[in-house]
Parts: sequence; structure tokens; C-alpha cells
Amino acid sequence: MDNKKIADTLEETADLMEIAGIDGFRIRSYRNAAQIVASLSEPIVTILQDSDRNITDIKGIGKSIASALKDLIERGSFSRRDEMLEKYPPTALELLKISGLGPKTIATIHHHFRISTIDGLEQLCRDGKLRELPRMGEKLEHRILRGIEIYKRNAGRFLINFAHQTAIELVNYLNENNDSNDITAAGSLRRGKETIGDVDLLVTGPKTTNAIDRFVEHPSVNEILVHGDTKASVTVGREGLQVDVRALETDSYGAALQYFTGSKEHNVALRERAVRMGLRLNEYGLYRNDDGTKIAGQCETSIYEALGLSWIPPELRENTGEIEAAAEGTLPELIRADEIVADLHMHTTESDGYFSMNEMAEAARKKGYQYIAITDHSKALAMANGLDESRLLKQIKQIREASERWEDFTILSGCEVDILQNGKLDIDNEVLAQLDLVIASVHSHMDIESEKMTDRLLHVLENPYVNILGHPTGRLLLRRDPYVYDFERVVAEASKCNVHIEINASPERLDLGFPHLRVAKSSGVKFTISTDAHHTKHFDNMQYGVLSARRGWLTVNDVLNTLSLEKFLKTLVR
Ligand code: DGT
Ligand code: CA
Ligand code: CA
Ligand code: ZN
Repeated sequence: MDNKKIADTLEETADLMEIAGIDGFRIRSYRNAAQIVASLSEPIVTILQDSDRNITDIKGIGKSIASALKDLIERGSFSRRDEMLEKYPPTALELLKISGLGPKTIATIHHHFRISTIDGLEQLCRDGKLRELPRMGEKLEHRILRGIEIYKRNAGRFLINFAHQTAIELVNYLNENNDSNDITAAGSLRRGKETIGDVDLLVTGPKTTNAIDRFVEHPSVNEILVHGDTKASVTVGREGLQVDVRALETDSYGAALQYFTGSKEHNVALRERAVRMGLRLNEYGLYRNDDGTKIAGQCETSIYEALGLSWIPPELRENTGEIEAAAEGTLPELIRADEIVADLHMHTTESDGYFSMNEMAEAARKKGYQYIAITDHSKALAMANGLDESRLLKQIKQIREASERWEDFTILSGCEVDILQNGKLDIDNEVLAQLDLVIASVHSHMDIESEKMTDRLLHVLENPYVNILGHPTGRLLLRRDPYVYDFERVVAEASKCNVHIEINASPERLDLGFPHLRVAKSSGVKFTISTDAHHTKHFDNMQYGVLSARRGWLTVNDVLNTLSLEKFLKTLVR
């Protein structure tokens, strides 16, 4: 068992414990352990087998977790896990993925109806049986049915960070063989799409057959779907993500890369353009129709050029105007990850984060940032231990002091303030006035009518202390649809009164995303890209936020956390 698998198993057990209603502290210890194991650089197995070492020496691993880890490696399970699996079949875990359905409800439903599958639950709601239970009504049935609909619509899709990390692992593994093949990820992953159906790898070079044979032997491969000389298809991990590998001739690599990057809509439009020019485009190259001469194919740029276009960044290839812009030479110069100098949304142990303010700051500084903002939750979010006015004032003081330590790095005091149902904020204006930066976010009452949500958000913009609208549509990818409101009107107003729009880089949100970003950009509003980090490792999610921004055609001028601190602070003046 490798560390990732161990971490997954611990997480899964924690999920089951949650359904079983076991005390939160214990659950947290499993989740913490999962995080620790996942981030270890050395296999747990190696440490366990070394008689001179003790896994309890690892920070955060106590006695009971240590014994669970030992059992897990020896026999593939441990007593807590056995106990949970005896109570709840593994299908119950799937139920946790349904939005609007918490562990407690799942436990109650299981207790009364012995139901622990999605289909069973769907039937139960359709038959109107759930309302027979205390505190459960028609409304909950509808909410669950909607959750199931979203779940089924997204079944078989994966968050980008998971697909991306899987791709990196496989590419590195194939490169270890040193057979000088060239390996690239194409498809939706290369386009930076927020969710991924399957990973498409392309390999070219002298020994592609070796690569394909080696690929299907990777330890995380679950099932081999296809294994030929030039193509293999597998599923990996317990999640079952499909990965395709295709071997290609070097002289048609560019054409293949172009073709398999897609999107399909972009490819169709590009082929039509080729036809109008008396050319033929396919995955092998670009050919003249009259005599069949190949005029491009080895590199992608040459194909676009031969079609009278500048090279189009993959993130734009959705046939939403990029081909026309490439023909006119008006493609935007897209924002790059290395232009980001700050992260402006993060949580610490004061609310629901895993690290202290100082630990977060050190990590951000190490990453090369010039400044950050600490933005813990406010009091309305009680389950995240949100801060009230007096705790916030204390934190502001601590931040000012901590920030003094560095000449080349600044911590701004901020807060992710809750937007109440009536559009008011849950922290007094006198205290907001003391903060460097205020993010206002909706975390509750997301189901209200469009008109009411619009008014609610417009009301937020009237508060002179608000600087940024956090995760502006509230979507949770694969789980929860955006809340509904007059988006165009709200961003137009935000632009007018100098409130900025967040691109939340958490892979579960990527909010704003395409196509909202295009609408927002055309209103002239400015953006910040932030990770909403609850853990130092979440800082790495910035790359996905930048990809989203690129998919929204944003340039460095649209994104404010590319500015020096001095210039950035000026953009906060309302
Ligand atoms: P996904 O996997 O659902 O996240 O999205 P993609 O875009 O990666 O789609 P996938 O894996 O089915 O195919 C990869 C690329 O191959 C796709 O973006 C464009 C190209 N492709 C696949 N099928 C077709 C097709 O029928 N026509 C054209 N023009 N291109 C195709
Ligand atoms: Ca794909
Ligand atoms: Ca595919
Ligand atoms: Zn939030």
C-alpha cells in the first residue's frame, strides 16, 4: 500500500465515522493523519519496516493512528474501519457526494429504511417516503432529488487537481525510463477545463511501444481497458479515472497534439476554415486538397500559421471567438502564473484552517509572494469557528505585529465576512473599517429566488468597506450548481463602485469560471485570484485559478494581485 492509498483509506474511514455520528474530534484525527501521510516524502511502509524507527515520531501521528496504520499495511484494514464497514456498506460513501445530504441524514435514512444506495434514495424521495421521518419533509426530498440529478449529470467527471496530479505522476513514471520519448497531456486537461472526463496522454519518440507497455504496469492501474502497440487505456485508483495513451509519429505530433487537445467545437471550426482555404486538416497533418501535399504537422504552431492564424493558447480553444481573434491578431496576452505576487484569501487555526497565521505567512513567503491577506471566517459561520468583533480586533493587532518582522513581505489583515440573508454583513462597520481588506461571501441561504439574491448582493456592494466579492456564484464543482441571480447587473454595479471579483482557485470551486468570467470582464470589473487556502499546501492551487482566469481571457491588467503592494492598496479605495 502506498501513502496515497493509505491516506485515501483513512479519509474514507473518517467519512464513514461521520455517518456513524462519531465524535468530531476522533474524525478529525483520522483526517489529519490522512493529510500527514499524503504529504510524507517517504513511504510509511519503509518507516514501519525499520526496527530503529517509530511512526509515532512523525508529528501528528499518535498511538492509536499508529496501530491503525500498522494493521492497515499488514492486513488491509483496521478495527475502526471494520467496525464502520459492518455498520454501513461502502455504497453509503457515495451518498456523501450528494449535495444537500449530510452524514446525519444518511445515518437516519439507513437506520429507518436500510437504504444506502443512490438509486434507493432516489426512489424513496420520489415515493414521498422520506417525509414520514421526523424533521424531514417535502422540501428535503426535492433538495435531495436535485442533488442526485447534479450527481448523475456529473458522474464520471473529476476535479482538475486530481486529474492533473494523476497525469503528472504517470508522465514522471514514464520519463523515469529515460527512453527519450516526449510525453504531453492533451484533451480537457491541457485546456485547463475545471472538470475532466478522462486524461489524454500523447507520446512520441524512438521507443513508444516500451512506454505503452510500461504504462499499463503502473501500480495505480486498476483495470486495463485497451492495450495495443500504439494505444492503451486504463483506469486508475479507487476513483476509476480513465487515462488514454496514444503513441504518435514525430512528424505528425503537432497535428495530433492539436487534434487531441480539442475542444471538439474548436476542431470543427478549424477544419471548416481549412476547407474554405482548400486544405484538409486531420490528426496527421494539414494537407493541400488538390495534390495532397502535407504542408504542416510536426508542430502545432505551423498548423495554426498555415491556416492564417496565430497560435491559440489551449485554454481558449472552445470556439467562442478565439479563431476570429487569432485571424485578426487580437488574441489577449493571457495572465501567467508567475505574474501573481500575492494570495488574498486564506484561513488559519483561528477559524477552520490547519495552520497558524505565522505558518501560513512563512509558507507564502517561501513561495515567493510579496504579500498575503489573512481572511478567517466571521461569526455567522459558527461551525467554522468564525471570529466575532473582539476576536477580530485582537487578530488585527497580532497581524500588524507579525507583519513587522519582514521588510520584503506584508501580511494584510482581512476577513471573509458572511453575507446575511438580508444582504447585511455580520461584522460591525467600525471593525470592518480597521481591516486592510474585506471579502464578502455567501455561505448560507443560497436557495432564495433570483431577484432576492440580486438585491442581496447589490446591498452588499453598498457597504463601503467591502473590497472583494468572494466565490461569487457559490458553485461546488460536481456537487452544487451556482446560485441564481442577475449576474450581469451585479458585476456591472461592482465595477461601478470599485468592488473586485474573486476567482477562487480552490479546485472544488474555481469560481468565477468560464463563461461568467467573460461577462464580468466585459463590464470592466477587476479580479483577484486567491486560493482560499486552509492548509499551506493549498497555495499550490493558485495554478488552477490562473488557468480559469486564462480560460476567461484575462490579462495581467485584469488581475489585481499582480500589483506591488503599494499599487494594490490603492485599488482598495472605494
Ligand atoms: P473530457 O475528457 O470530457 O474532459 O474532454 P476532452 O476534450 O478531453 O474530450 P475527449 O477525451 O473525448 O477527447 C479529447 C480530444 O480529442 C477532444 O477535445 C477533441 C478530440 N476529439 C475527440 N473526439 C472527437 C471528434 O469526434 N471530433 C473531433 N473533431 N475531435 C474529437
Ligand atoms: Ca479527455
Ligand atoms: Ca479521451
Ligand atoms: Zn468562503
